[in-house]
Parts: sequence; C-alpha cells; structure tokens
Amino acid sequence: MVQTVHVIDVESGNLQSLTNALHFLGYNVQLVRSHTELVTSEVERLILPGVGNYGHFVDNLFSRGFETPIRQYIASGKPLMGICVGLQAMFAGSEESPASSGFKQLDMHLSKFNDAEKPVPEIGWNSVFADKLFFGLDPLKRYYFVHSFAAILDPSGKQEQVLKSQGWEFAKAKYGTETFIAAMCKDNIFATQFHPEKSGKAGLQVIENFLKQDRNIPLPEYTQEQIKCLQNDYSNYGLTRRIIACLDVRTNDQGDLVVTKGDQYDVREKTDGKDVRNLGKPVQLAQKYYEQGADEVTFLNITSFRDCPLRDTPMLEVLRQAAKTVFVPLTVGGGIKDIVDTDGTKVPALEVASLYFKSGADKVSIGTDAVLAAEKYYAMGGKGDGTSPIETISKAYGAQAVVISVDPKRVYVNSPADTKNKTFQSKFPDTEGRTWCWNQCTIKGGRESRDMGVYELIKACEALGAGEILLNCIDKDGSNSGYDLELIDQAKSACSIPVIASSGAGTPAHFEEAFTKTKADACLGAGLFHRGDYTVYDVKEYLLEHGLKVRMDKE
Ligand code: 1PR
Repeated sequence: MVQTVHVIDVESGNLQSLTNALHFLGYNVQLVRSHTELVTSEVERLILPGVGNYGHFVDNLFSRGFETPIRQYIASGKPLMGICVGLQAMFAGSEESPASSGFKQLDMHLSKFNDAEKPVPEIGWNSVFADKLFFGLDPLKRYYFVHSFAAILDPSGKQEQVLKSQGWEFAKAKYGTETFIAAMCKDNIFATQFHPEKSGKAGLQVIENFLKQDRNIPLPEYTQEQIKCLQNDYSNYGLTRRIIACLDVRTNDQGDLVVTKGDQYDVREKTDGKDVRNLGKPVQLAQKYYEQGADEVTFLNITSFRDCPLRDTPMLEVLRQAAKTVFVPLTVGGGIKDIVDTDGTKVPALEVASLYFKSGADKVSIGTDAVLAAEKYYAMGGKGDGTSPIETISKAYGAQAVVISVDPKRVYVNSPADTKNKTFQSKFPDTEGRTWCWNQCTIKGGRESRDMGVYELIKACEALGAGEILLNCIDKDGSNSGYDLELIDQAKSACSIPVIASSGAGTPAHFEEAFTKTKADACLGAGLFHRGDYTVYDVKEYLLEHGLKVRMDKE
C-alpha cells in the first residue's frame, strides 16, 4: 500500500493545505524542492500543485530543472495528479503568459474567462459533469474553483472530440456561458482545475480515490428529492451562494486570544468592566463553522497595529492549527503591509503574506494599506509603481489570493458637488432629509477616515491586481438589521471581481435579501453565528427553501 506521497514544491501558493489534507487522509508527505530529488523509482504517487500566474509557475518549474524528470515520471506510467495551475501546466500554453510553454500533453491553450458577463476570477463552488466521471467525481457535489484562466472548450465540440480521440477523458464545468475542463485524465495522468484540498469532504474523497487509484467508483444513489435539491441550476453563473463565517480575533485584557465581535466596531462590553467581548476560541470556532458547512472561513486580526515579533504573531499559529482540519478556503487579514519588526528588521508585505500562506492561508485581506495604495495610485495619475502590497502579492500568488477589506461609513451631502467621490441617491434620507451620500473609506479599523470613496477605492484596487472585495460596513456592523444593499450595489458597479457582502446579517432572510436584491457574490456573517442564533446550515437550508442553490455538505 502506498504510504508516501511526493509533492512538487516550487513555492507556489498554499502547499500547507495540501500537505494537511494528505496527512488527514493518513499519508506521509515528501516535498520535492529540487529536480534531483525526483527519482522515479522512489516515487509512487506524485502531485503537482500550483496557484497564481501560469508563466510564473511553469517557468519556475522548468528553470529549476523539473521538466525532464516530470516527463520521465509520466513516461514511467506511475500516477501523477495536477491541481489548478498544475492542471494548466499540462497544456501547451496560456493567454495569461504567451511567452511561456507547458508540458504540451494536450495541444490546446488556456484563455481568460469573459468578464463582461460574470465576475472574474471564478471564485466559488461549482459542479462538474460528463458522460462518464472518474475518481469518484460526483455531479451533485460541489468543488472549490478559483481561477481567471481555463481550458475553455469551443462550443462546436470539435476540439473536445480531437482530444478525446487522443485518449483524454474530461469532466467539464460551466461558468456563465463558458464550458471548460474541470478535471481530466488519460492513462496515469489525472488533474483538476478545482482545489480538492479546499473542497471539503467531497474534495478529500477525490484525492483519496486518486491515491488508491480507484478510478471507476459508482455514484451514490440519490433520491429524486436530493437530486432536485443538489443539482446545479446555473442561475448564479453555476456557482452556489457562498456563505462565509468571519472571526474577528484579538487578545483580550487577560492576554487570551479570543474571537470577539463589535457593534459598529466597538468590541467592548457595555457593562462596568468594559471587557473585550469573548465569544470563543478561534481554532475551535473555525472547526465548528466548517462542520456546519461554511464555504470559507475568514480570520481578521483586528488589533494588527499592535507591536509583536512577526514570527510570534498569534494568528500564524491559529492558521496552522485551523488548516489541519478545516478543508475550505481560509482568509487572513490584519497587518498585511510592509512592516518594521520589533528587532528593527524591515519586512516587506510580500514576506508577511508568505508567512501566512505557508501557515495555511489561501488568501490575505488588506485593509488599511489598500486605502493608502489607492491614494498613491490616484496621486500618480491612475497607475501603480509595482511596490504596493496588492501588486507584489498579486504578482507572486495571483489576484485570487488578494482580498481587499473595506471599512466604510456612509456620509450624507447636500449635493454631489460637495465631494470629489462618487455619490448616489439613497432611499433612506438622513435626519436632515438629505438623500445624496457616498461611502467613505476608513483605515485602522475605522479609527481614521480618509477622503476616498468605496467606488474609487475598489476601482483602484482592481486595477492594482486585487481579486476580491470584502465589503464591511461600519454603520451596519453588529446591528442584525440586514446588509447595506445600496453599498453593495455601488461596490458591484465599480468592478468585475467578486464582492463579499459583510456586516449586518441577523437572520437567514438577510442573506437571501442580499443575494436576490443585489449582485453580491458571497455573504459573510459573524455575530449571528457566534451567538448561536443560527448555524451556517440553518442559513443554507433557508436559502435552499427559497430557491437558491447552496453547497449542502455538512462535514
Ligand atoms: O487594516 O489591513 O490591518 O486590517 C484590519 C482588519 O481588521 C480589517 O479587515 C478590518 O475590517 C478589521 N477590523 C478592524 N477593527 C475591527 C473591529 O471590529 N473593531 N473588524 C475590525 C471588522 C467587520 C467584520 C464583521 C462583519 C460582520 N469587522 O469582520 O465580521 O461586520 O459582522 P456581523 O455579521 O456581526 O454584523 P488592516
């Protein structure tokens, strides 16, 4: 029986999660960092994972001398699995990096999704389909995709026929109107565009089937009712409605790291002692929400401005522990910026982010520094200089790894001429009867307001390379009164990257409202889950009852 899995590590993305998934399944992991370590006779199962930029990945792989040993390994007939850009590397090339070439196992190029009809990157849970599926892929399960480029199949079907005649089998997925290769296999090669190590139980099952080489697994027997519930209706470009549980983390006055929750960002109790509200331990809560079916978990270090030696940052350990058992995407925010460590060493934001990625994070979220970067972007006439954390992290890890956390407050004005920022007319006038308003960005967790609107911030951050927006709202935070739908509309009108609605969820109906009345790509909740008012599963059941597709796995 195979006990050790070799994983190629060219420092691309979150290998920790894959390693954790393999450990969870009971395998040893041997990371292969140099081509000399890839000795075919000693390897039984090889995994080629990759995230980020296609050219960065394949060029790195080839310049490190991996091309020949990987080809030799493939020729040996032993099983190889590619993941995400690891799948893409099997193709001839990609529109993302026209000067770079892959392994050319398939004579086809990858191209970018059409962002005129849908948010790009595709971030979320999609389903796969084929006449005959392999390695236990299940058309009623959902898998986590995060990518802008894909092997998009031409609608005539000719290309697919040619590749099939060469022995390739495909599982396809549909994003918007575009159909692409979600997984493929031929002889000893198997590859997935989605991240099985981030796809909950369904994904772990696929990895296990590959490792055991269980290729032909019968599908579970579903009842008609289950089929109706679970099958993709493609009403949301093919993606389920994503529900994210958020943990605001800080040290309390007793020195314990706790999950807390504020009202309009004030996290202290209203009672005499004014202690920091303590709602539980971060790792345990993350695990609980994963088991309840959360599609992602976000950790925000809300006192990131405090000094602490970088390597001892408690959030690193939180991530390390959480990533061992939580197999959905993890985002971490707070303090992602160029820093001067307590010993005086300058540490660039890219290095700070790398530490988080190595600890198990899939995305980092940038708050304060995003506003400062956007200010610089406009000061330079609408361009970046390549040095902002958004640019450096996005270049190395891909746009999908960079989330912008926005902390806005609504400001009413007499007329649009009163501000340089984009205004809109609200249905809810202020106490003076004014309807014109804008959403003002703040930094340092709402402590300082800047002359920058949410619309302007998002436009600049998308141009600098951000892949997703986490849209908080200080006015609504902890209010349980529903999301600020007008804010979401304004944010969506500024960009084509996905927007996560946040702040104000108090009931499952608030999630439904955000999904049906705005184009929110995901909804995040905190207080309602921490207080135990509702579980993530409750929210999903409600959405399902109201005709919205969700991923229904309880882990
Ligand atoms: O500025 O890059 O160091 O990042 C700091 C991060 O910490 C930012 O993402 C910022 O949003 C966050 N943050 C700072 N102070 C607070 C605070 O609450 N005092 N939390 C804070 C932001 C908002 C959400 C909350 C939703 C949903 N909290 O995380 O979970 O509002 O709450 P609800 O569902 O209970 O209404 P940087």
